[in-house]
Amino acid sequence: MSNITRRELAQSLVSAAALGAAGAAPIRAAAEGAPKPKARSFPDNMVWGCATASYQIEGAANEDGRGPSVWDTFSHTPGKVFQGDTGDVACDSYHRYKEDVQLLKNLGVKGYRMSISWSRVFPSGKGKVNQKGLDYYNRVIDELLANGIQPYVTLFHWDLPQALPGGWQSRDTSKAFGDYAGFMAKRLSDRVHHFFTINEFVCFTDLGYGQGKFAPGLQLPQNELAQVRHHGVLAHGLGVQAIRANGRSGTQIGLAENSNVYVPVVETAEHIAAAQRAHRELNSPFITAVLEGKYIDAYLNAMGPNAPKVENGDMQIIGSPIDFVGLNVYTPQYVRADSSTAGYSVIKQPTSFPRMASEWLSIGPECLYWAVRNLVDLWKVPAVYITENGCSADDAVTPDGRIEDTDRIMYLRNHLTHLQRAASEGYPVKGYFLWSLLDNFEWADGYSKRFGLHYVDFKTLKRTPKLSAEWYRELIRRNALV
Ligand code: GBH
Repeated sequence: MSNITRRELAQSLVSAAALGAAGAAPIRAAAEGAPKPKARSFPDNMVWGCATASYQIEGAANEDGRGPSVWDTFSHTPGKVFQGDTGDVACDSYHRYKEDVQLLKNLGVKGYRMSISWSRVFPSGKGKVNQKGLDYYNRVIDELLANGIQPYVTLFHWDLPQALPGGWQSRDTSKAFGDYAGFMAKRLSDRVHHFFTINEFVCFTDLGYGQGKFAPGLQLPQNELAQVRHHGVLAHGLGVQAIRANGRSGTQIGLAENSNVYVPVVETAEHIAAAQRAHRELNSPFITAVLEGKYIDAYLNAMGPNAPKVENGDMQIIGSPIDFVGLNVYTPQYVRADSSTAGYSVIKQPTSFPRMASEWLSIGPECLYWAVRNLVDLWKVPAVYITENGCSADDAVTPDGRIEDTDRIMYLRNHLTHLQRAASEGYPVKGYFLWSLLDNFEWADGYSKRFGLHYVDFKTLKRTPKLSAEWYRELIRRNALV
């Protein structure tokens, strides 16, 4: 016994148990009844990828003529970001993008979702182009293509040019976004075939202008916040039209939205219907407005006198047809049918509900299935990309330099099981972009929360693949659950 390892001991106990009882037959029967490997696979053309965003990874905040964004200002304001962290250096991808493309290549991904720093290209948000900023994105895109990876480009991931007067409180910002989107489509659509206008409306509107947790850190009254939201969706619509007008024909246009995901508490017809209704009504300022081209009564009634002021033609612009919807999915909300006027209620989360390293990141893997199903059942969306899914974890480096993030693998495997369910039921799941390629600047949490498949040592900027990178690579290689 003295030389036996604990693992060997455990294994010998397991086989002894299997041999000892008359349990051998049931074990074999279960294996025979198990689904064939094919049943756990993803659609043939599934685009596997990773996602990042400009301010979170690029650094080089003052280089080659980049203008400041609201996140530069916010992160440099004492007390706004954990320990005063800023995106000044971040992962330094501005200089290390070739290395990052090799990380992508080693994973075997077909796609990379990246965003453009608007103020790198237009330092003042509009007017004069900064050619050096544009050159950077040309280099990244060319490097990706040379390595067989398709760029999927987000035009706005919260880093609004600081120079735009009034920020999203001004309708002019929506117009400036449209102009910028059209310009980028003209310059990039020879090589970029998929554009996302905007990432996650609620974060730069409600969190930035309502709660003040994100840039620019304001706490406006409800009516002004509603106007900010309106300018956000209006910018999206103007962006869609501008990309259509300026991009090559065939350019695919969508957005990356983090609708709240309403999961039926039990999978019965009445709870499913209640969750779907909640999904439409409680996402009404954003995805519902975009896909229906109107603010539904549930939103207008809830806002009353604080409802947004809408000009003639705005809703048609907001509802401009798009080619796909991108969903960023992290957490569930559970809904049950009830006898209230609304017909549903959202269940309060128990305090013991499990979560990952970020406070908000509750683990409910079936949210990936319901995010897709609610969206497609409600609005017949023809193509869905999961534009973000992933988690923070308390990654530790072992003495021999490894990061064995079995908790992240648990999170990912379980979520992808539910995405596989959606695809196998015929929902049009086209791709999945894991958040994130690298540990990076996690907004108000600074560098304290790690979401990467690659560990970044923020002192040396060295990247190390975590165990989850190995796992994702194998999943991609098989195009099936592992
Ligand atoms: C995404 O947001 C972002 O697109 C991405 O940039 C980000 O790095 C990633 O997820 C991981 O967070 O402080 O309690 O008010 C995900 C949705 C919405 C989750 C805002 C965090 C703030 C919670 N995020 N939320 S709180």
